Amino acid sequence: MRDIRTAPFVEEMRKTTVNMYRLGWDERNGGNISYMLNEYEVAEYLDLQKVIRRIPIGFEAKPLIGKIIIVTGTGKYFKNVADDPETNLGIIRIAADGCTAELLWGYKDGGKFTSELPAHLMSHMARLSVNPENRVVMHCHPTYTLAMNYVHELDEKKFTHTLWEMCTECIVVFPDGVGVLPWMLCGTNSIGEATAEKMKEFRLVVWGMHGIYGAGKDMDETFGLIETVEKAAQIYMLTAHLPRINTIKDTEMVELAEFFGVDYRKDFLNL
Ligand code: 2HA
Ligand code: ZN
Repeated sequence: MRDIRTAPFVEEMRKTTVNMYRLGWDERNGGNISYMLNEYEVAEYLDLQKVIRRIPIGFEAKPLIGKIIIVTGTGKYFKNVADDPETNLGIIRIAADGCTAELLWGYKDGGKFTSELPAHLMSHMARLSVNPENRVVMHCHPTYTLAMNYVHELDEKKFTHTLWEMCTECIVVFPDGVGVLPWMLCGTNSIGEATAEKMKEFRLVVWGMHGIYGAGKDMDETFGLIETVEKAAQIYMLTAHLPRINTIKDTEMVELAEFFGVDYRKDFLNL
């Protein structure tokens, strides 16, 4: 059995959490990541028969039975993941009842997965139903995106449109737009259900005045989606109070989308 601390998926979790922490997106225990792994990847490092603990997940995730997921721990700081992955991360498998997580590795101090597990697992289910390649769900509190939540209408068409206007690449990177939820109590099944409903349509969902969720086929795609929204929000926040002289026009966005061959939300433009 190989040393799990050297596994590429643990390495990816370490690098990504460090990166997000340094960008200021994950203060204190803010943010969480869940990354679905292939059984064969994990079997090189862990005895899959050996369950350390069984932890109830608080809802039924039948479509995910047997799936193995590496998830950040509740109350844990992204800042600390790289130095001590075994305490700050865990690898769980959804048990045959669909309601229990079997801990295969991690949460060494007796901890458990993020309080946002419902939003993560429900989002995985929603994304997998539209894209079987989806493996990553990421949540964080990016500064400018959050700032924008306080000064911009929380309407998904208007919010997406403003972001698309802020960087030429935006409509190409997230042509499906950004879903927006109003402020809701976090850590609950209800916010999980609302997020998952949006995730059937969008790979990005803003949690009003809280943060953002991203989903993608790998860590780079998911990180890149959030990073691009955050960049656009930064440009918006740097310019929103200044007279606007130039803008990317809707007709130019169509040009971009057509040139790069992306299927974009036409109803989010004003043509
Ligand atoms: O787990 O970000 O939404 C910390 C959070 C809650
Ligand atoms: Zn949060």
